[in-house]
This record gives sequence, C-alpha cells and structure tokens, in this order.
Amino acid sequence: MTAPEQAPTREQVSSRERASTQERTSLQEPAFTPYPTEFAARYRAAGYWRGETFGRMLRERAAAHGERVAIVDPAGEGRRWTYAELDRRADRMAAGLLARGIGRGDRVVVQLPNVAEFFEVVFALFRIGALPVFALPAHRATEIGHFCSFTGAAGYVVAAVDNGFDYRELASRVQAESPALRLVLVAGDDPGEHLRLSDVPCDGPGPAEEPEPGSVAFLQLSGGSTGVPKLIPRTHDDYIYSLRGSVDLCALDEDSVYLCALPAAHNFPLSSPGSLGTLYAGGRVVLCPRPNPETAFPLIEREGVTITGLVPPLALLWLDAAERDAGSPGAGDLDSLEVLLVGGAKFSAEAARRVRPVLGCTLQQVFGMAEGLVNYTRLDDPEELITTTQGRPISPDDEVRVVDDQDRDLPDGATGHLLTRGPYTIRGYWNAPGHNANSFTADGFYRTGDLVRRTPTGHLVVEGRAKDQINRGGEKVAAEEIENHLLAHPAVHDAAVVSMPDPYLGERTCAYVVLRTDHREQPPKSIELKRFVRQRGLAEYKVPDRVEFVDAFPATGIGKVSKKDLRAAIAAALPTH
Ligand code: AMP
Ligand code: DBH
Repeated sequence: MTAPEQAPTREQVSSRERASTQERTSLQEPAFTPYPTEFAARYRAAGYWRGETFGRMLRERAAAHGERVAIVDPAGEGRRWTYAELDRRADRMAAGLLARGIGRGDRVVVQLPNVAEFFEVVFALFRIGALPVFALPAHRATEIGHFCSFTGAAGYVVAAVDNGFDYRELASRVQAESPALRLVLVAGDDPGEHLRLSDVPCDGPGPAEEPEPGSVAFLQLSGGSTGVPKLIPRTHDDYIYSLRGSVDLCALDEDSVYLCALPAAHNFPLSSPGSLGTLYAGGRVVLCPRPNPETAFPLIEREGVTITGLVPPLALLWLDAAERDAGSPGAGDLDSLEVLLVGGAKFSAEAARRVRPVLGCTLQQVFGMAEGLVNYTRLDDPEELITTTQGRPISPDDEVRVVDDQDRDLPDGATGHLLTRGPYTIRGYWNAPGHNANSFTADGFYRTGDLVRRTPTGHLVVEGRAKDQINRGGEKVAAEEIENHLLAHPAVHDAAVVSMPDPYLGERTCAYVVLRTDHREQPPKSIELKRFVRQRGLAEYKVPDRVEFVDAFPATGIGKVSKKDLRAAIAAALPTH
C-alpha cells in the first residue's frame, strides 16, 4: 500500500496567499502539476482555452439570459431560480463565505444531494477562488475524513438529513478529527450544532480579484485503484473547454432542459454535458431528487426535459419501466426527451438497441473519466456505432494511444491499454507525486487503466480493465481500499477483492478472505465482515456483496495473488443466467 501523501500545511497556504499575483499563478497550487508551457500555448492558440472562468461564465449568462430559468429544484416548496437570481445568490454567498474566513485557495468539501444550494455554493466558491472538493452523498466518515485531512479543508457543506441519513452527525464526527475544518454549513432548516447555510449570504464586499483561468477551480474525485481516493485538480480553462465541446456534441442550446438524475457532483452529470454544460449553453437544469422512474418520468413530462444522463443499471430500469408503462395513463409522457446519455460503465449492445424503440430518443454513449478524456458517440453516427461503441474523443487534440504491456502502440482493432493526453486531461493528481509516477508516462500521458480497442472510425470500445477496481454499475470500488479495511479485522489474515459478474450492475464485489489460523475453528460469518466494513464508515456501495473464505489464494507465476483466477472461480460458482 502506498502511504497517503501530505496536504500542504495552513502555513504553506497562507505564505502563498502573501505571494504576488504573478507568482501566485505558479505558486497557487504546489500540489498541482501544470500543463507544460508549450502545450498550454498550443491549447490557447487552437482556441480551446479562452481565458474563461466559471464566475464570469455565470455573470455573462445572467447578462444574456437574466430572466430565463437556470435551476429547477422540485424538492420542498419547489424552487425556480433564474440566471439573474443564481448570479445574485452566488455573489451574496461569496461575500458571506469571505466574511466567515473562506478565502482564495481554501478547500471546501461539498457534499450535497441534488438541491439548488449546490450551485449557489459552488459558484460562490468559484468566484472566491476557493476549491470545492466534490464529495458524493454516499460517502461516510472514512472518506469525508480523508478528504478533509488530505486537503486541509477549511469548510464542509452538507444537507441536514437526506435519504434517511443525518449528515449533521457525520459533520460533527469529522470535525472532531479535522483541526483545519473551521466552518460546517448545513443546508436545511435545522443545522444542529452547526451553522445554517442560508444564514451565510450577505451584501458585503466580494472577492478582491478574480481567479486566473489557468488556476485550479475544484478537486474532483477519482474512482481510483489505490488505498484512498485520489483528488483531481481541474482548471477553469480546461474544464470549460470540455463543457464547450460537450455542449456542441450533445447539441445543447438555450432551449435544452437537462435532468440531473445522478448525484450532481459526479463528473458525468456535472460536465458531460451535465448541469454545468447546460448552464454554459444557457439552458435549464432540472434537479431530480432520486433517479428512479417513479420520480424522474413525471418530472420529464412536467418540465419538458430534453436530455439526461444515466449509468447502465438505471438505464435498464428506465427501459423496463417505460416498456411496462407504455400506454398506461399517468406513467409520465417521455415525448420531450431527445437524448439519453449512458456512461460510467459498459452499456451492453442489447440494452443499447432498446433505447430508441422504447424511449423514443437518441442514445449517446459516453465513456469519460474525471481525470479528463471524454468520448461520445455522435448524434448522427450510424445506429451500429451508437450501440456497439463508447464513442470517440471530444477534441481533435485528444491524443489517444492503445498500447501493449511494454507501452508499444498497437494497430486498430487490437485490444490494449488506453493512454491519453490532451487539452482537458490532467498531468497529475493533486499532491500525489508517488502515485503520479505510476499513473502518468514520462511524457505526460495518463494511464487510464482501461483496456480498449479502436475501430477504423476512431471510436473506442471498452473491452475491460487492467486497474484493480470493480465498476459496480458506474460506482467505482478500489480493491485495495476495501482490502485494507478487511485486514483491520482481527480474524483476517489476508484479503483479495475482485469483481463478479452481475446481470443488473454489470459487476459486484466479492471479497476472498484467508482467516488467521487461530480463527479457523470458529470463523466469523460473512455478514459480520460486511458489518465490520460498514462500521468503519464507508460508503455503502463499497461493502463487499459477497465474502468467500479460502485457505490460501491462487498465485501467479511470480507469486502474486492471481485475481484473474479468483474472478474465474467466483464466476464459475455463480448460477448462470
Ligand atoms: P473515474 O476515474 O472515477 O472518473 O471513472 C472513470 C472510469 O469509468 C473509466 O476509466 C472507465 O473505467 C469507466 N467508464 C466510464 N464510462 C464508461 C463507459 N461508457 N464504458 C465503460 N467504462 C466506462
Ligand atoms: O465514469 C465516469 O467518471 C464518467 C462517465 C461518463 C465521467 O467522468 C464522464 C462521463 O465525464
């Protein structure tokens, strides 16, 4: 296991604050690997990086479309914020956060469900030049504690209660162990011992200066394959380019209505083209509190939703529900829906072929990663490419290599490792020099860990994965992270977590466990080990779906655990469907 790397101390951060503006661009993020100068110059010259920032983007949209609705939040009393309103709220929230000591360069962990406040807070942080750290609602004390300590976060924004879970308690627990965490803000009426988010906005002075377009705007999370999740620094320039490209390829304009059905902070619903792409285009974002058909279908009808994005298991659920409900009154009319994006995990060709006949819209497969590269099938691609490939890159300057184990380029049609470099793909994880040496080539290509093949049309087909990760219907589980938790159990001698096939999620997790000899007489039950992992404060989707006890692991030629053999063993033990 690789030891977590150190966050910059508050002293380092404040000494950076004192640096001149010139120096600040380069010194702002000691943890950030900048694009090499010649690449940055090339991306600017090509018109990809236009010196835009998120703060100004919202200001300009508010000037152009002030009275148009930007955000629809059907929860509670049902809120509809125009661009002018969102712009004003972001300013007042920025002033309030500044007054409470959140400044440029500070990190703020944002863990909110799909509510309008998400955008108010995030745009306020963008304007200040403070960095949102995009946590997911499913994360628990272990993950949030890590994000707070690793980034030295000064703030943490949560909902009071969502989906039956009390985030105020989680915040208290995390705060007790995060000395740098000065401010916990709660969206909702009852903040408990913390501060109510709605009490923060004020009419005070805004930030003294705007962040640089080339500076880091936020930290996104990696699904990862290491002991703890890695953080991904994205700049205004690079991310806004990926939005502009996505808006183009998904044909978004001011009349587009995007349903945000997945957790808003995830990179896919945030940017492919997602809610930020929709706001870039001047369209309307409808926040869906739950992604199930019962919640989503009536919203699609009522709000005239034109486009949305789903992970494969949800797309299957929608297909089944639409087929079942066809013609029945009150089921929700999906006529307005023009495009369904599906990504995050491989969508089977069989399911893909059902989208047009069942939902009456165009499928757009998207194969993306928070680290950068995003591929889309094009809306006018032949049906065969739409249903059997995961698309091709956004940018002509996305460099894609498909290589063998020795990094030698392979011809089209051969399956190999996907390496990529380009105008919106990071050159390094945040503050992680050790990991970066493994995850990037010497000349800056990101090793995606995905196994792909390229068609003669330049489309990519995802064939598998070399990274030690389980893709549970779009939710990524790093095997090593779960193995470390299992190893903390007193009865566990060794653990190896692998994927097992699942008809609904694509993959689920199976933990193979070797018990300590003194625990073999009275072995713990599977359920005890699952409970043990859960109680260590992990997101529920990371709790192993199945636990198998073995005396020893199969080994590879050089004596490493053969996960390939373990995957084959569990697949063979499962009933065939
Ligand atoms: P993350 O690094 O957490 O942002 O997850 C990105 C990873 O999700 C990719 O590297 C792929 O492994 C996987 N992924 C995303 N979209 C697709 C897709 N359409 N098909 C197959 N795998 C996908
Ligand atoms: O899985 C992902 O991370 C993902 C999927 C589709 C992504 O980051 C994206 C599109 O931008």
